[in-house]
Amino acid sequence: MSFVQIVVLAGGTGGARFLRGLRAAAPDAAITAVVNTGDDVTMHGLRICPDLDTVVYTLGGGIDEERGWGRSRESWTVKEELAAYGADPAWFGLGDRDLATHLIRTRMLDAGYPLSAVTAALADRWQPGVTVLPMSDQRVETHVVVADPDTGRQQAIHFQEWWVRHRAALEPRAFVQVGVDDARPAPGVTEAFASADAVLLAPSNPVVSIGTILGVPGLRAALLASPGRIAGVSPIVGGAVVRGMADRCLPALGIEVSAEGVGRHYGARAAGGLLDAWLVAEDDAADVPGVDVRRVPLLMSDPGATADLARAALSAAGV
Ligand code: FO1
Repeated sequence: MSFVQIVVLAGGTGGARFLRGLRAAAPDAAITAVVNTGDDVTMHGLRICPDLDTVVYTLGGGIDEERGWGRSRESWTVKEELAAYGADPAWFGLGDRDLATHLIRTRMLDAGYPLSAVTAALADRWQPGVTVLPMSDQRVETHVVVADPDTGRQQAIHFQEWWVRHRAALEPRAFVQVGVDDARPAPGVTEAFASADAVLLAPSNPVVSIGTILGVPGLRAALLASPGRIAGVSPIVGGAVVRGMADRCLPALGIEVSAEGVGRHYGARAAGGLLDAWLVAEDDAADVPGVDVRRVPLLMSDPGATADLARAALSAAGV
């Protein structure tokens, strides 16, 4: 395929790995990643964008493969020094190499550059081979409504506190995207959808990643106006997540933790939903009315398997 234009909605680790496989499967394609920024957080005065960094590090060869986030060959000297000062929060790990990214991002944001320009500047070093766009240049932060473990009172905590400090152990009552009402799709996002030959939903968290992206006002409409077919990849295999905390998020929205449940949640494009096609694992059934459901190997166990998955997604999207 030559100069096929593909747009991918992606979150963190799973989305980044899928993008790496897609780049391998479609080396001549123009790939644009629209990445979730709802996980973004300010820590120790620095702006941290976990999903953007995971995508850029993964595609640029700088990711720590085992953790799935942060830099390879990392050291934690600054983190230790911060802890020695008793500087909160100690529960969020900032690696020394990773800090350079946050220092540059924070300096550029403070100088007035929009997040999309900052992301492009950071990506220039890494040469990811795809265009990496934040879903929005405006700040959108996912907060999780939980019952306070001591008082039982409901409170909202930042997603990172819920996920990293509490390991998603606190029952999520709701997910709130703070600031989303004032957000708009980042420059290039609606244009990418308008010229897309295919749009893919990466196997990312349907609630806090794909859901957050789609919640940006105007973005879902631009996606649905795309001339390309929309194909999604289930992040749930055999009723369980492969990685991450989607199984902790889905019940809060009343979504069954299954490929079928997520597929129905996304819905058939012909019926006002998102999907033309839905990829599920070979042993999973998924009756999603109005959607072309295909059973394929879903595990991104190695680069070859991931490229095969990406090819299956492109095929399902008709490119
Ligand atoms: N995840 C953790 O489980 N523990 C951490 O200390 C941690 C630090 C961290 C720092 C920078 C960054 O970009 C990501 C980091 N993550 C950490 C992962 C992060 O919580 C997730 O990548 C996403 O927000 C969810 O996909």
